[in-house]
Amino acid sequence: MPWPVWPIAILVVLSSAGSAAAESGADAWLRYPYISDAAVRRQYEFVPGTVAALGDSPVLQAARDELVRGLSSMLGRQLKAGDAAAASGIVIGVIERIRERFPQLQPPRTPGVDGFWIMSPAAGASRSIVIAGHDDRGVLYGTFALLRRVALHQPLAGVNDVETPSAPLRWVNEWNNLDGSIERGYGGRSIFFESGHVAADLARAGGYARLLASVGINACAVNNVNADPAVLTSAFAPDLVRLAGVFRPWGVRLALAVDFSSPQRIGGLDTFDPLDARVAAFWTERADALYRAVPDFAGFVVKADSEGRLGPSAYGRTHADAANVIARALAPHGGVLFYRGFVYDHHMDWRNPANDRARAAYDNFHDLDGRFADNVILQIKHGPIDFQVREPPSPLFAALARTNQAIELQITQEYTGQQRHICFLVPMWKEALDFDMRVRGRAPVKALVTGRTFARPLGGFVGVSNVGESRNWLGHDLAVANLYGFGRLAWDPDLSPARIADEWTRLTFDHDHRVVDTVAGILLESWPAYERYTGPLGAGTLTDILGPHYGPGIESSERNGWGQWARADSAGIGMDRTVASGTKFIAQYPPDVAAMYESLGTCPDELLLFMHHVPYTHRLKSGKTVIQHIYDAHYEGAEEAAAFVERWRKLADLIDADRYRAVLDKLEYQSGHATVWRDAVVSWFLRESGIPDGRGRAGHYPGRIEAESMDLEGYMPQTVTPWETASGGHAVRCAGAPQCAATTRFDGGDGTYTIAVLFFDESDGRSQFRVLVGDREIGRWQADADFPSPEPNGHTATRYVVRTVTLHRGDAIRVEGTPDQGERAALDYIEIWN
Ligand code: GCW
Repeated sequence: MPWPVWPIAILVVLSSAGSAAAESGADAWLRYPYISDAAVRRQYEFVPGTVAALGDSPVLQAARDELVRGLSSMLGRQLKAGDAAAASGIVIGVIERIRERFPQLQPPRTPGVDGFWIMSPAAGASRSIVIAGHDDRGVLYGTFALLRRVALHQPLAGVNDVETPSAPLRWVNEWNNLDGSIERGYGGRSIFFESGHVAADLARAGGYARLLASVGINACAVNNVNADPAVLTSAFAPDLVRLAGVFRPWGVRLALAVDFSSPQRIGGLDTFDPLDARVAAFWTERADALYRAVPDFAGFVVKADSEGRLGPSAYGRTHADAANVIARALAPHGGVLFYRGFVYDHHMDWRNPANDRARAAYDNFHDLDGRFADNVILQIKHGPIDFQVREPPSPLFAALARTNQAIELQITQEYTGQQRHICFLVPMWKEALDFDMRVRGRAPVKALVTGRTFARPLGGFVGVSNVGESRNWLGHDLAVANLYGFGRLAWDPDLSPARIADEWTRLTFDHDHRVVDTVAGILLESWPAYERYTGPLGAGTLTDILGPHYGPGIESSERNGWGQWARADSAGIGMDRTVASGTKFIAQYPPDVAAMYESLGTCPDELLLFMHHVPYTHRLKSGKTVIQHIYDAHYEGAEEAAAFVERWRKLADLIDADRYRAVLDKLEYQSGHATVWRDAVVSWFLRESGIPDGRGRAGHYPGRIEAESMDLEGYMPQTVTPWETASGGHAVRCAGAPQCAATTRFDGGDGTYTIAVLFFDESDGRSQFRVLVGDREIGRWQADADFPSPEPNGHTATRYVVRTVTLHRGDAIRVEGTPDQGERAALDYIEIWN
């Protein structure tokens, strides 16, 4: 068969597809690679060569262009925008227009709001493929669904599918500050704002809206919930118009987080009392002005009386008063108000055993059920504390029969490794969504938040996403699976984590079964692994609560007002939240659920320490004691993280070089940091409990040589705070010299070894390191990563690994450090193994 003659444009597309080519990750799961397998491609031969839109709205045009772009690229033939009246073609439009054009066609069901119907003839028949939306947005979602089908190599012929999303509100929140920084953002700076304004170049903001649309997200609140009142000033309106303009073709409505004290701060009033008529007038005037500028504006998000934000308590008013005054201003325009349930006292007295932050959401809101306006949605974090690695679902979900509610999930990995660790959160979210609250019969959280259990007009999902300028949006190529997974679950919370991981892997990387098995496998195992090496049995993440929420800091959660107490002491650990003897938090659940948590016999192991305080010798259902579980889990978790590296390495020839390398570097780092976590947690509990590890590992580190015990030239020992974040509590730092060295003599047998150097990569300089065996340099690197601390500690502890090093007994192993500015090339230890 002769070469088909393809236009140049197609050849360019084709040559950039395939695993060998460079990939930046910017296209995320929308890469549309050419389907090189002819057998797979053949099943799409019947797909017509034209795409016609019945209508010319920006959303329909975006849908048409996306179909042309995606199908041309995947099928290797150029499709064109076409004429709707032609005998065959792909025809897209809202369902009424489709009915007029094809009176003989009938959808099996009528799609609901944002839903669609895809009808594709059996292969061979030369008829049209139809994408009919309930509305324009539905057409766009149907478009992406069809493209996903093809990208997943699934059959298209004979498809006759109707889909309607689970809930009308599927939002993301971006905690972006107007200066371009992002609170809890780990993927670079803002793509929306710079220097107090909306960014001049909004190309990536538009690209992001396209990604959101492809998984059905229909609104984006672009600024931090710790909101700058400037967003509501009239000077800001032209900026918002531009931003809404790049979102609009993708059906993503612009939303804003607003500061509750705005009437006072920017409105010229001396009050922000929600019951003051002038305050109501302020909100009305601002909402009217906003809708004049942005007619499809989606609504507001409000964080009030929380973490220092002003709220209705300043005037003795309720959260319902606060929400309603703003909601009433939005209502005439069809806007909605998300009022956050994340309200708690962060100056709580830790000495009072009855105090409990977990109670806060329910205590603050359940009495207000039924008192919120119809366009108010209570936005409730999935757990009662704050995005910890393991929490039970918030009891507030079951306590609101007459209030709209939405579940808030955190895509940005604030407490789960900050996109330096892979931690695929879909399985965690799924557990929350599937959890049966047993109120009015069966009531999984997903039915409560979508308004199915207690019929409510609104409801849905909010994901705190915090994408940034990094090439792959989130800073870690694999973390992008969380963004994809959030959207897919919001669309259909019945999807399984395995299916989502499989889809995402195929779309993002490749269909090769080795790739799919490995990547999806790592994703699905990553949350349990992260939990094992960071946090025991529901006690929370043992991270530095008072700092960046990243590395270990076991005691930081105790004895302060933040209320994330694990109450760990020499005798035992856990928060007693029982009704019988504790904070009575458990009573906030419906009776069946409360009974299950209340009893030690039925409380699941993984939440034991969330619900109960027990001695370290308490036996779990697994038969292990709590302390032995803590030791074992941390060793297992670190081993799993190490295995991720080896599994990924096998994909070297199957994944494009850039993404392969970037992910490998991240996984290597994660494995090292998992070891740091393991050692910190294990050492702390060993010292505190005084109970040895039954398997003899805790406190014994074969092959490890502490830097402070090496021959030091210039390096000086230094205590590290908190002590558990450095091996032996000490590091060495190069204080007064331009270069320092630490040397040891190898005393093992001749052979091939791996050498790991544990150093501290602080934020206050870029030290250089070299490691030598005798005169032979075996590694050289710069400590230039971006970690959240200027000190040697658990946030900055980093491991450099050199594999396959030939060593002879008596060899000198030498690490040289050249400090830079405040970063003094600190070292913790070296470790040698084979
Ligand atoms: O998890 C905490 C974060 C804060 C955040 C807050 C919230 C935006 O540490 O950075 O503030 O939650 O959700 O409001």
